[in-house]
Amino acid sequence: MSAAVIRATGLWTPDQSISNEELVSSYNAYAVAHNARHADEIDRGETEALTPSSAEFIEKASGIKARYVIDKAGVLDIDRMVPDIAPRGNDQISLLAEIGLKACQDALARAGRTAADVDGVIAAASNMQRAYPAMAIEIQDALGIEDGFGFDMNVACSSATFGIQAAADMIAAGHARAILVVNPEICSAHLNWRDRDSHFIFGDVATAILLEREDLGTGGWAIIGTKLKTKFSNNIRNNFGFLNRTERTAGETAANGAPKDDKLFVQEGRKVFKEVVPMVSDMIRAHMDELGLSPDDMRRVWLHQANINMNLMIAKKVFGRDAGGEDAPTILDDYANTSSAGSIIAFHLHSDDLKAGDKGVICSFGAGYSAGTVFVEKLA
Ligand code: CO8
Repeated sequence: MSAAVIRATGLWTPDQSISNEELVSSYNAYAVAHNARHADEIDRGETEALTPSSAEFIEKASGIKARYVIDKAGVLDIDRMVPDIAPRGNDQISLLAEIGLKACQDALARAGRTAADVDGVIAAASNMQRAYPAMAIEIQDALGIEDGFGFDMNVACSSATFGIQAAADMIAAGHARAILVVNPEICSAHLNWRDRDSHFIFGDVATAILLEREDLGTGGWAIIGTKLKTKFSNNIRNNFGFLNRTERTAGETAANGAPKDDKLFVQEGRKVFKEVVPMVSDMIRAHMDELGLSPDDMRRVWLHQANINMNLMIAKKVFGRDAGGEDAPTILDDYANTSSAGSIIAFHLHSDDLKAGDKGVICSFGAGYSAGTVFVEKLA
């Protein structure tokens, strides 16, 4: 039995980005038009007028300044407010698989590996392209992995860490030499851009992690411990699913099959903040104790990227002192929340400066609730 290491990571970033100012200007134009259209109902008290969003609020409450998206024009068009993505035929690779493939190719190039060195692909993300065939099998096929396997898994924002543990265990058990864990996230398609409370939260991206049997090379990161945790909560939900089209609500004469706003992302942000900070801080500290690590042994935490203030509080608990900046790098300002990819982007962009023997933790948390810790040590 030989342990798995993280040999390299990969990142694909869309070329379009929306600043808070652009986003708020579009939302506020939509709100004015909406209020004018519903003026009579608002006057009669049947409907509430929409109030303006604010770029200052967004940055202060979350740390987000901008987000990358697949289609900026569709999101900002107040008559649409949904990315405009052309349908693809069955003979074409799907969009999620395509961006995941790019992140995988980046990870392989950085590790100096080719698809011939890889036996499996796990696509671990918040949203699947479809029920089947799996995105992972499309990526496997596009990479040209003839004799291998691929499957999709969804643990919302914690998909990457759950995928890393699954891949590391399979490699250690001898089921594969190397596995790509890939996190394609098109969060812009499952966000309600007409909802002032959440319209600023998410962005699009794809990340990949190449895990490999330790004895097959040098460099990268040893995995010194992984832990996964879930605890049921209704505070972050997305009820979109294949049974939606069968459901009739009172007064409807037929199920219409079209997803409604309540089948998009919804959350009780304040409750999530209050409940998840202690859950995750305690989990990291307990795992550190188990591994015999004290705060002084920790060089860096790469946390899930949902909220800068949450991350500062968790980092303070881990390090036992005020911590931020390079202790707990943030990518929220440019990328916003990219669900499962967030902690991996932080790791990818902010780990090259560490030296052999330096230790840190990649930590995810999100819907479910779900949380995962992957402690790593830089290899020579
Ligand atoms: N502009 C101006 N004011 C606003 C806006 C806005 N856009 N939105 C809300 N406000 C106002 C509210 O109306 C409220 O006003 P008042 O006090 O007068 O009632 C005030 O601001 C405060 O509102 P909130 O209490 O809602 O604001 P918070 O300070 O709690 O900040 C946050 C909101 C930023 C959402 C914060 O609660 C937060 O980040 N919480 C943590 C959330 C979190 O971590 N969620 C997990 C994310 S989900 C996830 O990671 C996985 C999901 C699955 C993947 C999804 C893929 C797409």
